[in-house]
Amino acid sequence: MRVLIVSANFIKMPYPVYPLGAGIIAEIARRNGHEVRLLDLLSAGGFGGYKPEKLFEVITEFRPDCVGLSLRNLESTDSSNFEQHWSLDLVKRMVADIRAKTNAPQVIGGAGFSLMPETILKHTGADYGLAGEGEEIWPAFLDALAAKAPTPGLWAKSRPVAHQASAYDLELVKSYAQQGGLVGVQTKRGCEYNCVYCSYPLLDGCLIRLRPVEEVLDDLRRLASVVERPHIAFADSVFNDPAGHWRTLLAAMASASDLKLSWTAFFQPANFEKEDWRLMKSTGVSGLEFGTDGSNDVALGGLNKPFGFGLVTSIQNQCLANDISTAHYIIFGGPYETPVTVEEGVKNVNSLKGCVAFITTGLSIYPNTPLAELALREGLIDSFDDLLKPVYYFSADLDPDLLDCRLHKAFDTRRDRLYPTSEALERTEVLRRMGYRGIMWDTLIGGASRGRQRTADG
Ligand code: B12
Repeated sequence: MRVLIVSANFIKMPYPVYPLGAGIIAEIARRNGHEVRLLDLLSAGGFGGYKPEKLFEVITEFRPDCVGLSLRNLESTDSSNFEQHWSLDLVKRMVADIRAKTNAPQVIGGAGFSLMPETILKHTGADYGLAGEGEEIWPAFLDALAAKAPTPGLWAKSRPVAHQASAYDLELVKSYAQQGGLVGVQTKRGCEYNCVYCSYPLLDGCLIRLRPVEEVLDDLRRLASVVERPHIAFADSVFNDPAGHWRTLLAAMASASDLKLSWTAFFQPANFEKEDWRLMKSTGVSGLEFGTDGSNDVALGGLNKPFGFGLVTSIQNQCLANDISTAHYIIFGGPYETPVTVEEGVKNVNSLKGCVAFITTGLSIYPNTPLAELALREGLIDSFDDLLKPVYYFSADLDPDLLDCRLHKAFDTRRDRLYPTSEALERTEVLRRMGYRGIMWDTLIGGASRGRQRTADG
């Protein structure tokens, strides 16, 4: 069959993200004997908005027998700007645009889709939905389609796969790198934590599944063969897993003398050992991003985080002492927050030395999370179908407008405390267009990006 894979992600913050999932899905179809075309609508449209003519051109020329839509993001997860990034009406329009040009069945998948597959399938009008990881269910679906059209609708959610595929379209990698983006490399799947709002355990399961270190190194080498000293973002839910597999990978990277790259990843502010700082620096770390989330112990407890703010402060001090740039992502307004805890949180966040803080308010509610159950109990939503458009959870003890005023007052005068985050991210978009690459936020605290030369390919 001729299979067209369409990546439908237009979010460009914090930078345009290479379509890792869509690339894998395309490669799997290819390995299963199909003729495949990968259309990344963002890069095809010159990194602007949706241009249907790009879709029409490819459909007319390629005449697909099946169209797979990869839906990564639903929204921005930032209550201050989520509406502008909400994608489901656009995807609905795309499904209709495709149907106007071809009768080929349309199947939709991806992380965003998998968060509420039934509701999204109904809203967009695609023929089939495949929730979860694609490695096993996708080729099985294509076989079924080639044999005889299966009954339209949602296929059962796939179970976590034993072996995850890897695939990069190197031309596409180059075009994303030229936009200043960091290329994602996944080293494991699964998340062992149970943060109340988080969708990761639902998407990837609770058990850690490692990719063989050699496979990850091969990916890194492949990327380094087309982009000089690539900027890598390890795309794991939490990079520093408690069992310490991340150290094994970094040690292997340190021994691979041919590998020249810089990297960042999302970290839990916990589970560090004395030698970790040296290991990270020797492998080209550009900065650590901490999913700190809570600004005080009550908020951290309400989010079910397994650490307190004392540990956050102590780890931040160690990063500073070891000259490693850091950013903390902080959310105000979650369960159990009150005006009193907000005051404590403002003090705590402002007391962290030598780091950037990205600050947002309210928690995006995803179906089947403990937060969604709480929102049902508190009468904020009547059913999970209400979540088609993003709904944000705020503690009933807080007035979101007053919280907003308080946070502006607390952080407006500090360039390293970003509230709201969108303005700063738009500024980095301009810098990226000028040819700057990498994490960029470290320029706010005098990190390595400051004064960095524009790249030759920029
Ligand atoms: C790493 C990551 C990031 C990194 C990316 C680094 C990089 N350069 O790649 C950073 C921190 C930059 C980031 C940013 C954002 N992210 Co993010 N991110 C993730 C994370 C943890 C992993 C994504 C990943 O690469 N997975 C690996 C690939 C291989 O998996 P995959 O894309 O899911 O593809 C598989 C399946 O979905 C499926 N599949 C995919 N496409 C298709 C198509 C078909 C037809 C089929 C059948 C199957 C299928 O098969 C694939 C292989 O198994 C996920 C959460 C998670 N655990 O999935 C969130 C996630 C994807 N991000 C999310 C969001 C919202 C964002 C942001 C908008 C904001 C934010 N607050 O983080 C930005 C947007 C960036 C952009 N420009 O698009 C959401 C998206 C859903 C939603 N709520 O809207 C997720 C799901 C987390 C969440 N909050 O629920 N992100």
